[in-house]
Amino acid sequence: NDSLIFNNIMKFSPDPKWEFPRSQLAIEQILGEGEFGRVLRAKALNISGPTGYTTVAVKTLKEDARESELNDLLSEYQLLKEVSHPNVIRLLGVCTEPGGPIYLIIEYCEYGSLRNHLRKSRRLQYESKKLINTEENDYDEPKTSDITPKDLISFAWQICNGMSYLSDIKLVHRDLAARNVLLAADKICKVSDFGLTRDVYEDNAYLKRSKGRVPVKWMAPESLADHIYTSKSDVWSFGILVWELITLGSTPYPGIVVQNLYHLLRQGYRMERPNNCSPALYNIMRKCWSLNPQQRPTFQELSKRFEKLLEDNI
Ligand code: ACK
Repeated sequence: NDSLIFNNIMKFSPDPKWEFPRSQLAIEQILGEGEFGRVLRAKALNISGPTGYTTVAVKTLKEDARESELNDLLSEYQLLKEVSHPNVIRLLGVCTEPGGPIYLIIEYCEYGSLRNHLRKSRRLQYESKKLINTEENDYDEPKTSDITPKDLISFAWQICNGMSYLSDIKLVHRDLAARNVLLAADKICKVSDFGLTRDVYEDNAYLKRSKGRVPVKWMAPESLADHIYTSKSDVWSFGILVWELITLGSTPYPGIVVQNLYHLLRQGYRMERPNNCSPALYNIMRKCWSLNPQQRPTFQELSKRFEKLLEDNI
């Protein structure tokens, strides 16, 4: 595995603009891990601007990661270098030089992933209804907070703004879902997890190479059938994400087997309106789920719709 990492790293010459000394990074704990990746919390000394220690998140690989995961991490690094928007996760630095694992240092988001946060807020609402005092959160646990209906619309609006920026610079995310949005202080949403993101070809479509894990329930029909990914297929996923927001982090298409999903969608089947969802909001989701990608709204249009909903809500 060491030689694998070495071989790949040799394809990239360290970028002095981003390289951060390992000696100034103190790993504190594991925030979470997937099959091959791991996210750590760390303190970084004198990173990007302020002097002193900053709490940061560090993305790295597990010991048994495969070459494809390494390539995903390195391509995420290349993409993160290019992006700068308040609603897109920011790269702070990187450790790629020999002497340790590859670390992508990104901004720390104290509430963790939006999906987990939504699910936790359910419990909090339930417990407060029962008038049970919840214990003070300990620092090692992501913070919880009450989520209001207005927060949900604000989250949708912020994600639209991040995605609108990405589509402007011709990046297609390909894995937009509540699990891949992080929530930072002041309830700021940050679109994250760029491992699958690719630059768009001239024809605005990306043909995916065949590869494992695919987020079927978030995917547009044209991505499922023909591996076509565009900003319009990101808009379909965004519609699913809005459904996740409204249901406080439920898994889409409850009770439906993923193998049947494509045929159901082709026949016109769509998720029904959740109980607490306004017809106006459901209408937005349904537009995002138009079979014809051209009939879906753009992120710019969606952002305006949510801005209006926010104003009306006051
Ligand atoms: O919901 P969580 O606590 O938030 O669990 C996942 C876990 O790591 C695996 O992805 C958390 N996580 C990922 N990136 C960050 C970050 N930049 N700041 C804080 N937590 C993060 C995520």
